Order: sequence, then structure tokens, then C-alpha cells
Amino acid sequence: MTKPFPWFSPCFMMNLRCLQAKGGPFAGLDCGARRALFLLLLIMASLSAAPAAARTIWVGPSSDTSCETNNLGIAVLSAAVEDGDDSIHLADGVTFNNISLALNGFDPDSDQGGLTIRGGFASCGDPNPTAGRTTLQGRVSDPIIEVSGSGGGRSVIELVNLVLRDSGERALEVSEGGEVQLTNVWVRNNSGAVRVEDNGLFSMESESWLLENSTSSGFGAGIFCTDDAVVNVGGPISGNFSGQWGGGIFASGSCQVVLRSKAWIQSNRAAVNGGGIAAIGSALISQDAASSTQILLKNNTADRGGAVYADGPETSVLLANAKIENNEAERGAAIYATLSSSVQIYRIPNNACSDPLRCSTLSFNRLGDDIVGAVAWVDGGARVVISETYVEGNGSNFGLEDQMSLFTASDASSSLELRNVTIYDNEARYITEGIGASQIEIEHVTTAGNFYPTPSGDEPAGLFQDAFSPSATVINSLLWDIGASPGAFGGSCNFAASAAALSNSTESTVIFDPLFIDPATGDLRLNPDSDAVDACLSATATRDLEMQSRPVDVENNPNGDSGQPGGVYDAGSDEVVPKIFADRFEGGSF
Ligand SMILES: [Ca+2]
Ligand SMILES: [Ca+2]
Ligand SMILES: [Ca+2]
Ligand SMILES: [Ca+2]
Repeated sequence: MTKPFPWFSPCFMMNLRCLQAKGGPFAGLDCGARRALFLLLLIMASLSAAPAAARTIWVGPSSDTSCETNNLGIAVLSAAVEDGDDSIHLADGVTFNNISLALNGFDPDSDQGGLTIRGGFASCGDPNPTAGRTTLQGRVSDPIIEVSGSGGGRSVIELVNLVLRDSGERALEVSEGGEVQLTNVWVRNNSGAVRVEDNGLFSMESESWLLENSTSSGFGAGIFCTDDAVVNVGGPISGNFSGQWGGGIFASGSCQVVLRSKAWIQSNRAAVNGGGIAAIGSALISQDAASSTQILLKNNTADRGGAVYADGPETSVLLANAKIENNEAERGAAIYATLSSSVQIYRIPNNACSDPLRCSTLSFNRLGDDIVGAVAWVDGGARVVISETYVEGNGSNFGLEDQMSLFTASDASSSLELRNVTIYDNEARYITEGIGASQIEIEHVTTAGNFYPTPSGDEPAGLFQDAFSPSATVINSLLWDIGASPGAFGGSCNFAASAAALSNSTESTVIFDPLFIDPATGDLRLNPDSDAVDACLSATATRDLEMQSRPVDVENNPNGDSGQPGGVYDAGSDEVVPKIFADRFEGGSF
């Protein structure tokens, strides 16, 4: 099979134009020399008798006779004009400075074929890369690599064993038809790491990092995605700074971001909203169910939404088995959801979690000096659902614990749901707060050891505060050692140490001791003899904090004594499952 040489094919001419426009591989040559070089390459290619099969193009020092060229741009042009999915291998001994490549039209379904650029070879012809990552250094005013399809096709690029750094623009731009996968690639110290738009696809895998990128005026210092782009995050996004929204990730325009194993979004900062992630405009942030590690959203900071800021109807952030810890903001230290967006924090049954209590956590987040802030803030008709989650050690950096609430829902039709949640050892005046006609539902929640400081010592946190008579419902909960709640709430089958703490609730029971397994370490699961076991008659929850099925009838604990006659659901976040019934998520005990 032969094919006509693509002298005038649109994609070829586009490559030519791009290369000429950018000057990329020929930056040191004047225009006439560039044209002469192109012509020479074309003539050489057209003289070859048979079409070239997919092959490896070696780039390395001229002194090494195994190297084909010392110019990455020429290697890219060769891969473009030759048939098949070619690979460019980069060897030590060449400095790749001032790099700006347009990798367009590398469509595996076309003659041009896809392209792999693989760094880390000690010398040309080596069978394996043994030299770490090869650095491609950018320039002030161009991306290091741009990828797009041409003529409606794709451009499929795999980048391996590289460092992309020091561009004054985004290091990597993926647009329509572009599909880029990073494997063991660091993208660092650029003015923004990655931009994906127009249905582009970007994946980062296996030891790929986006780190220490910074953009003072741009959104999304790690990743900016929009216009139906798809982004797979399988590596850390760390230490990035945006002067706007989204220190780690800014997702908009129906972009889909899938968080996979090692999606560790940490130590990012946004000057405005969403230190870790800002999602707007129908973006979807979700989780790969096959993930083998927990997601981390850790040490991120912003003005609003230290870890996550979600904004807009159809915008959805789904975080399963996530550790949301040590984030900081003025409002919404961990989570800020607004304008009809939806945020869900929950567990899924995979093997990523070693600790049955702390698989999904919302812990050690710190509020700034905004006195009506909260660890999770919901307003503008947004909805936040937190389930199977452990909430611990949150507080304020400014000693404002006597004025803050852990969870606040504000404005009409904003809603907050807590289900199968353990809330332990937080510093806050109230667990929840409602402002305006917002809705708060608390089901199967266990609280203990929450407090706020006063001049005469610590006082217990109250369950609920309302500013303007919102509705709150509390059912099947074990609210140990809480203080009085000034807000009116209804509900049933709740347990507390004193009637005063639940004075506004209905059908609640005072118990002497809930028989927690180990309250000193925050293990607020129940012993089988607890009065809270087999206490409640009905629930919407079908599982407990440990993902064990509810309800389970403990044989020697009378049903509904205390509690609702005939009850088999346990109050609080734990359902006691005797070992004989224990499922695979249990790992022993209760
Ligand atoms: Ca090719
Ligand atoms: Ca039970
Ligand atoms: Ca029973
Ligand atoms: Ca249990």
C-alpha cells in the first residue's frame, strides 16, 4: 500500500503553518533557512520508496551517531509526515529550551498516526529509559505543547517521562479533538499548568504531578477545563496558586473531572473561591469507583470554599471516600455551595479505606475571621449532603469558636443533610445553623465532645441555631453531651444526656450512658447493650457509617427499649452488627 505524499493535505499544511508561526523547532533560523529545511525534509520523505512504518525517532546529541537529530521540532515534523503511530525518544545530552510545539492532527485513524514523546533515555538506542525525566523548558509567551485535531479528526498524544516547566503561558493546551495522556510527567512552575476545552480529553496517570504553577490573573492554576472537556486526575495537583478561582482545578462549561487513584489535591491556594476545586457552569466533579486510594483535598486555602467551591444549577461535586482535611477559608473552610449547585460527600464500598470510622472525613478545617462562616456553607438554593463521614477537630484560626457553626444553610430552599455522620471533638458554638427559609435534616448522627471556649472554661456545643425560623428535622440521632439549642426543631427517636439539650425536639430519650466503644479516641460506635441499639422504628438510611446494612436486630437487646416500641434501627451513626452477621466492610468487632 502506498499513499500520495501529503504535499497539500490540509493537516500537513496546518502543521507547517503552525511550526512556522511559532518558529518552535527552528527558533534559531531565519525564515528562508526554515523554508529550505522544510523543503529538504519533504524531498527526503518523498524520495523514500516505501511508506514508512511506525517507528522510533531518536533525538539526542549530534556526537551520538545513533541519534537521528538533535532538534525536537524536526522529529515532530518527521513523525507527522511519516505513516503510523510514531514515537519520539529523547536522550540525555541535549537541552530542550524555548520549546513550543503544535501537535495537531496526530490521529491514529489517519495515515499521520498518533504520537508518543518519551523522555528519560541515557543515550540514543537505549532499550529502556533509565535517566529519569527529560525537561522541556517553555518560553515567555507560548504554551510548551498545544494539541488539537484537524479537519474534525483527533490528535492523540502520549507524553512520558518529561518535565514541562517555566512557560509564561499554560504549559499544555488541549483543544478540539485533542487527547493527551501524561505518564510520569511533572508540569511545574508554569503560568498555569493545563487548559482543556472544546471536548478535549486530558488524563494524568502514574506519577504525574501538576505542581507549583501560578497564575495571578487566570482561573485554575493546575487545571482549567471548559466546553464539555473531560479530565481524568490520577496524580497529585499540589502547591498551585490562582489569583482568581480554583487553585488546583477550575471546571466550567459542562467539563467533567473524574478523580482517580492518587487524586491528591493539596496545598493549593485561590485568592477568591475554591482553593482546591472551583466548579461552575454545569461542571461535574466525580469519582472513579475503581480508585485504589482515598481522594485527598488537603491544606488548600481560599477566601470562600477552602477545599471546594460549587456554583450554579447543574453543577455537581461528588466526593466519595475523600479526606477533606486542614483546609482554610473565611467562609466555608472546607465546602462552599451556592446558586443551586449540589455537593455530596459520601462513602462507596471499595477497598481504599483502612479505617472503618475515618474513610470519608471532614476534619481539622479552619475558619478565618468571618464570624458567620462555617466549615461547610450552603446558600442560594444549593444542596449539600454529607453521609458516612467523620467530622473531627474543625475550628477557627481566630479564636471565634464561640460564634461559629460547623454547618450553615442560608437563604430560601438551601438544604443541608447529614446522614450517618459522626461529629467529634470540634470547636464550635453550634453543630448546625439555619438562616432564612433553609432546610436542615439530621438523621443517624452521633455527636460527642464538641465544645467552645468561654472565659470560665469550655462549654458544650449546641445542636442547632436558627436566625429566622427555618425548619430543621432531627431523627434517630445520638446527641451526647451537647448544650442547649436555641433553634426550634422537630423530629423523633433522639437520645441525649439531658432533656434540656433536646428541649425543642420531640420523642426524645435521656440515657445515662450510650456505651460508646472508645469515646477517648473518638470511636463512637456502640456496644451491643447500649440503650441506643434497637431503638428506632423507621429510617431512610439503609446502611451505617461503616457501610454495614441497617437495620440489624441484636438478639439480646429488647427492641424499642428505650426508644420506639418495636424499633430495630440503632440511634446515631453506627448500627451494631454482631460478628455472625458482619459483612466484608466490618473487619471484626461491632
Ligand atoms: Ca506518524
Ligand atoms: Ca439495630
Ligand atoms: Ca433486639
Ligand atoms: Ca456498625
